[in-house]
Amino acid sequence: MSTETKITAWASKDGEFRRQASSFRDQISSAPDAQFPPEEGRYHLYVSYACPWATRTLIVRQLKGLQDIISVSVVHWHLGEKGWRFAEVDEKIPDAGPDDLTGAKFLREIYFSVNPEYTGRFTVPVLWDKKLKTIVNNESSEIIRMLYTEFDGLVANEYKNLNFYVPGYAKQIDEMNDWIYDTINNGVYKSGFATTQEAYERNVVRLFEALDRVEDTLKRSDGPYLLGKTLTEADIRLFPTIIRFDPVYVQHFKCNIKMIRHDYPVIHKWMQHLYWDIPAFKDTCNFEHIKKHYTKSHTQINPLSITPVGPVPDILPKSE
Ligand SMILES: N[C@@H](CCC(=O)N[C@@H](CS)C(=O)NCC(=O)O)C(=O)O
Repeated sequence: MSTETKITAWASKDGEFRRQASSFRDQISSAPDAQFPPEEGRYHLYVSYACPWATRTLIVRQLKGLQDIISVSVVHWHLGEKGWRFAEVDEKIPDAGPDDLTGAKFLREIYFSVNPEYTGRFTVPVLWDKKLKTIVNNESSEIIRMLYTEFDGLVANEYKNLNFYVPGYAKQIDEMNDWIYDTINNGVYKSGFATTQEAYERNVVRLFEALDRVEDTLKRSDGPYLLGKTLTEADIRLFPTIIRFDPVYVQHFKCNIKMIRHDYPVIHKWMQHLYWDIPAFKDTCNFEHIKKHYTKSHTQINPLSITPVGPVPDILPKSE
């Protein structure tokens, strides 16, 4: 039997899913002599609309008015044995297409072009430097922080000084990121990719305890955001998981103790406000890519790749 780990074997031998640390950790910086200075048209984001981590970077790119400064390629929603791939034009996949920058068929080619010995996972998002033809960074939590500040010399005035790692709230944001990452953002994956009953139950129970804590935090906040009247990184990092919750995680990852729309009225209202009232959240949310990706890529969970129709609609209008 081959000792090579299959790309789709998500859980470790003990049944627990552990996310790998990202490998490329350079910074775009407006400091003098920086290796990666901010420049219009120089950087590119490789993303999947399905991926909650990549979606953070798309939300921030739009919130910061960086659409004409940083370009984007969207991969096909299907993640296969060779990882993410780019859609061919004649496949007619809405909102995805070929990689016009490099002509790569698979995202792995981009990783290997930078490091032929690369042994990590071929994840999105990837922040690509067109000039030096290299990966600057593939860790979403770091990419979004660069976007808050480093392009302020290039963005329109209304977007300058919009820093979602809000000075004065840094400690609270870090604290919240910490438990929300572990129990919710990654918690849904730890529930869904678990291969033992024990690992699943341990993680799904922690996930719902954490959602109860978010509900309580929002109830106590003077709102409409997690930390009060100001939209912060904590909201941006939580949203992509919550918007996927009812349509995908409830059934596909067996996160079905409760649903957002029926059981968490305050989180539900927070999510609806972000989605319906702030275009950066709605414009970067693509339910077709989201639903098809999870249900048709993870064949160990859903061997026939049938995508459930419900819940209908994917998100309720604000009146409900
Ligand atoms: N730490 C990374 C995680 C990114 C990540 O895990 N992306 C997933 C998609 S949701 C991916 O590309 N997975 C492909 C693979 O593991 O083969 C980040 O936040 O940027």
